[in-house]
Amino acid sequence: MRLTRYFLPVLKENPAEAQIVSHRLMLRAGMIKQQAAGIYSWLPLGFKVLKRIEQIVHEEQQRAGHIPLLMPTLQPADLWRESGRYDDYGQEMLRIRDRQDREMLYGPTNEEMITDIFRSHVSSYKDLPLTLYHIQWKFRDEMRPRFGVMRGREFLMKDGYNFDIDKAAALHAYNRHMVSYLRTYERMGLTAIPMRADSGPIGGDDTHEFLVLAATGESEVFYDAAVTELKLGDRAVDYENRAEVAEVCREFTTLYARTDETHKPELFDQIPAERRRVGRGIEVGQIFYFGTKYSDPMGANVVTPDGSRVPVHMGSHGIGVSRLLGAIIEASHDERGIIWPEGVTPFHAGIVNLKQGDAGTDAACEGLYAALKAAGLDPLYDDRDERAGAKFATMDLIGLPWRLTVGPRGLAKGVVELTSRRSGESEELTAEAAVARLREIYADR
Ligand code: 5CA
Repeated sequence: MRLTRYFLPVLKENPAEAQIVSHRLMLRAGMIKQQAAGIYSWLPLGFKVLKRIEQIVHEEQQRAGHIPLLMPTLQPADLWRESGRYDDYGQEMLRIRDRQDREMLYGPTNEEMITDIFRSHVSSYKDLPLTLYHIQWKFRDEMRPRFGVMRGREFLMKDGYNFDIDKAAALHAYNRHMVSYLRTYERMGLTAIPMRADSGPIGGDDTHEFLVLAATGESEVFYDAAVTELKLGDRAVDYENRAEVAEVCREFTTLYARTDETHKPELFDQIPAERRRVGRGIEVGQIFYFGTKYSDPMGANVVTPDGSRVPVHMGSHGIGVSRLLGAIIEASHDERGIIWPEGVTPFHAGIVNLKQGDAGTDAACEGLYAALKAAGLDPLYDDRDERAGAKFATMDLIGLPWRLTVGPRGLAKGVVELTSRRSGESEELTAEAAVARLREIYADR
């Protein structure tokens, strides 16, 4: 993409309404525009990152054997009367009437609807296990929408639902989700710690939240510092193998890590003092096992091998897809702007032309731009007629992890400069070597 042809409405001034850095930087980098409290348009740069995050979520869910579908945002109220949640959900639910005066709602989550799909089409244990998920907009009329996409009213969520024959099988699904989430967050450059949590309006016995440590997080967290060292890395996990998946979960949930809702001071005090930490975290996902809470009242049963009918054991599992943009920026920025991890960056590299209009420099930039595209990379070429300082400031603000700087002085020596946004370190390379280096960096992303 050429910057002169793109739509990147960056702001020079700090927007007064933004209280935290991710909100400020998303507005300044022209990623989002507020349309009403907690409701945003996703401008091209923000939309691109959102799509990259969605893509990672899809890949990791499908790697775990979970199947994508798409349910609507609007739901009939009657479905929610079956589970008893229509009245329970309170003011967070946006209730709507259509022209026939039928009661509808904008879905805050989809347990009822997915249970309805299941009961309409599945009646035998032979069709289990089954996990269906979608990535869809949700609406919760939050009392205090704030911090930009972090606590929106309309927000994008991945929500997945497992259907299993018994509790043991459903707990395997729960564990599968935990492992797939760990991998998902790591691919986004995040350390998200599973913490024992409270089930709230979703209900159920077993639940973990995934928290990214950040001073601006809304939850207070208590943990053993050793938990932040755990990494899944690129180890292969066989999602079908119950014991293996359970072992990974054990590894990640044995050290003390809890939010204020479930914190137990007497357990916390058993951690060696030098490893005891109190901090704040951003909740980027939550998984629940709730047994037959929905399948029972809604009649989602299957016939078992001995011919009896039993309600299926279920769980639901959510990732805050739009919130993740805010969480990633909170975890990865400096005073000049965003620093995107390679896994989610909107463009792989920026090209800065130091002398726009100079025939040799323009031609070198065009060549580099074409070579990067031919290598399967997605560059952003700053071809504006601007000072070098302004171009650098824009690149730093929007946070592309790699910058290629092209000017007459380097070209006289046959080199361009490749700079890491994270370390600030630069090296001089031929254009070909720079393309090869970027190709290598992005080989597995
Ligand atoms: N049905 C279950 C799991 S599918 C559910 O709704 N879980 S949840 O309430 O925990 O939401 C899942 C994730 O969505 C949260 O962990 C959080 O990351 C994100 N989320 C929840 N509310 C908001 C909000 N108001 N703005 C942005 N993201 C949100």
